[in-house]
Amino acid sequence: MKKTKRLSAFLLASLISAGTVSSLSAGANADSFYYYTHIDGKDSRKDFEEALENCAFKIPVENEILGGCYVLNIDNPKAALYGTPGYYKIIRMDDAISDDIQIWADPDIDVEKIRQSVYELYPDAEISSYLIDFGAPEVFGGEHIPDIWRGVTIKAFKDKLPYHEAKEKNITLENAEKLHDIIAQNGGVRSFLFRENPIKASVTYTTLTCYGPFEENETYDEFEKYISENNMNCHLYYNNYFKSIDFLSYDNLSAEDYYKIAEKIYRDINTKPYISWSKSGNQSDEITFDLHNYISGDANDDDQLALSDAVAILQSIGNPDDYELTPQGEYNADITGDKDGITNLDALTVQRKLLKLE
Ligand SMILES: [Ca+2]
Ligand SMILES: [Ca+2]
Repeated sequence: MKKTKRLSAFLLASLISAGTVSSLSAGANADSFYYYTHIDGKDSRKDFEEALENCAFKIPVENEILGGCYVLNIDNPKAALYGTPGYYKIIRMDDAISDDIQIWADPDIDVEKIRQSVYELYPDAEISSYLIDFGAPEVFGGEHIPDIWRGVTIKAFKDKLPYHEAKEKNITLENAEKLHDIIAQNGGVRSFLFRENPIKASVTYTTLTCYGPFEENETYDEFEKYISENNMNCHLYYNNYFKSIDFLSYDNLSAEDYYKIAEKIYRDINTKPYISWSKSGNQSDEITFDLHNYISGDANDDDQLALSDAVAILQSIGNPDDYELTPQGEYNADITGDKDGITNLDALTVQRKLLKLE
C-alpha cells in the first residue's frame, strides 16, 4: 500500500516536473568538458570515473579534418574513443544532469524556510515550488474533492554543467538527508525523494568504414593497393548494402591508432572514413531514494521488515554478483555503524529489531 502511494506520487511528480526539467536541460554550456560514461554495462559513479581515467585518447575537438569521424549525428561533438588493445569503444561525452530532490508536502509548509536551508548548502540552487490539486477532475477524473499538495523541486545548480564541475556541485545523498531532516522539522512533508541521474554512454566496437557509394571492383582495388603499399595489416570488407568498405585490422590497434589511420586515409586518398558507433544505450537511468517513507532495515525493498531482509543483507555481502540490493534497499539496510556501508552488523540489527530488542 505504502509502496503504491510512494510510486504514484513519484510518477505524478515526474509528470508535473517534466516541463520544468526539459526546459532547464536545454542550452548546454558551450565550454562543456568531457563527461562520464560507463563501459561494461555497470552503472556506478566509480565506473564513470574509471572510464575517464582510462580514456586512452581524446579526439581533439578542434580537429576538423575528420570531424565527420566522431561527430556524425551526435548532438554534442565532444566524443572520445576508449581503447585498450583489442577493445575499442566510443565514449560519448555529455553534460551533467543535476541530481535533484522532489518533495511533496502540505500546502502550507514554509517554503521560505526551505529556501534558506537549501541556499545554505547550495548557494546556486534552483528551487521551484507549486501547488497541485490532486483532487481536480483533470488529474484523476470524476468528482472534484480538493486535495492540495505542495510540490518543491530542488536542484543544486541551474541548467547543466560540465561533468567535473557538476560532480562537485551535485546534491549528495548525505546533504539530501540533512535537508530532509531540516525540512521535516517544519512538518508536513509527505514524500521526499532524492534522485541521482547517472548517464549511460553509447558505446560500440570500432571499425573504420569508408562510405561510397563505391562499386565493388573499382574502389575496392584502389583500397587494396593502398593497404598493401602502406603495409597495413588489415583486410577489407565490402558492404553491398551501404556500398561501403570497412577496414578491419588484424592488429590490436588502439583507438588512437584507428583515428590516425582514418586521418591518413583521408589525406592520401581523399576519402573520409567514419568510425562506426552505436546510437543506442545513451540514456539517463534515474536512481531514486525515498528518504522519508522508507522502512529502516528493509533491505529487499518490499516495504516490510522481515527476517528475509537480514538474509538479503548477508547474501549481498557473501555473493554480491547474485544477490544485489536495489539502491533503495542498500539505503534502507545500512542502519548500524553510522553509514559505514552494509555489514553483518546491519543484518544483526535487523534481527534484533524483529525480536524487539532494539
Ligand atoms: Ca523487506
Ligand atoms: Ca552499516
